[in-house]
Amino acid sequence: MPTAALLIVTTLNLYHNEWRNSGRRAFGGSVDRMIGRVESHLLAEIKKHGAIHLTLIDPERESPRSAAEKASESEKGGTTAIMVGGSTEASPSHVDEIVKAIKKEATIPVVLFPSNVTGISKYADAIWFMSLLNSSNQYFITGAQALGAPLVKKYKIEPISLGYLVVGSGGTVAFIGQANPIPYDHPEIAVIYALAAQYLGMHFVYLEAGSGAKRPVPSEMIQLVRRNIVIPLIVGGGLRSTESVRKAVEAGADAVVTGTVVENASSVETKIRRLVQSVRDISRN
Ligand code: 1GP
Repeated sequence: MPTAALLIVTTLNLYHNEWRNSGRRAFGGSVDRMIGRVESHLLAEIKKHGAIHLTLIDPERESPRSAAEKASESEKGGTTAIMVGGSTEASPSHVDEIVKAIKKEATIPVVLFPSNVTGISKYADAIWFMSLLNSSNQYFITGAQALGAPLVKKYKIEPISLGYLVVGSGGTVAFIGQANPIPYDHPEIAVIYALAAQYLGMHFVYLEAGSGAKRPVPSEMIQLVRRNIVIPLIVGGGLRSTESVRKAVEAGADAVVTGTVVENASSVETKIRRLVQSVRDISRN
């Protein structure tokens, strides 16, 4: 690695360790004041366990009843929160029904993961207020966010700022979001976008390989991003086995997201429990 890059990696790693050890942002109180209940919960769980597992439910593929069952089983399996969203959103009323049904069966937070304004539901606890930073279309960087912001305010949904980066082939999310996906073998591009997210004041960065991706985000990319940012790092897309989850956490993911694996599991609770166990085993080491 070039000397300058090594210096940046080493210096920022110190900040990251400070954040991990203290459970607070290196930025101090001014940012803390902007952190809501759900975000505080996620950060506390990361601090407690080292890393967390999040379950993604795609409204497009579920009925309210099946979504509620999967959320409930995922909670019993130890997942930290339920994310609701997908690249091709169902109707807003269907998203509402899904979130309402989940809230009846599960006590953990429901965090919206919208690809558009139609993914906002007033019944959710929080929303990843996300910007697809490597989109070529301004709509997915700031346009949809501006249209959605008044609804988030009106419904009093907790916004959690997130820099969203599509990696590899990117799948449906890359196509719909008109992304320039970051090549798997160019982790340095992920680093500069993740740093930009941090410097823009975003609270989390998400490296997304796309739902059902054949190849998840590579460990080298997770490692390099983790070493260069102080904000928490989420990784998702194509994580199906305990081994792939273990690798992502070992590389430095603070949170891993799985979706497809829950859609196909015969016992959601068992599958999630194994994944969560895998996350925690690594985190303790
Ligand atoms: C997609 O990262 C999530 O947004 C989850 O992907 O469906 O492949 O688990 P999977």
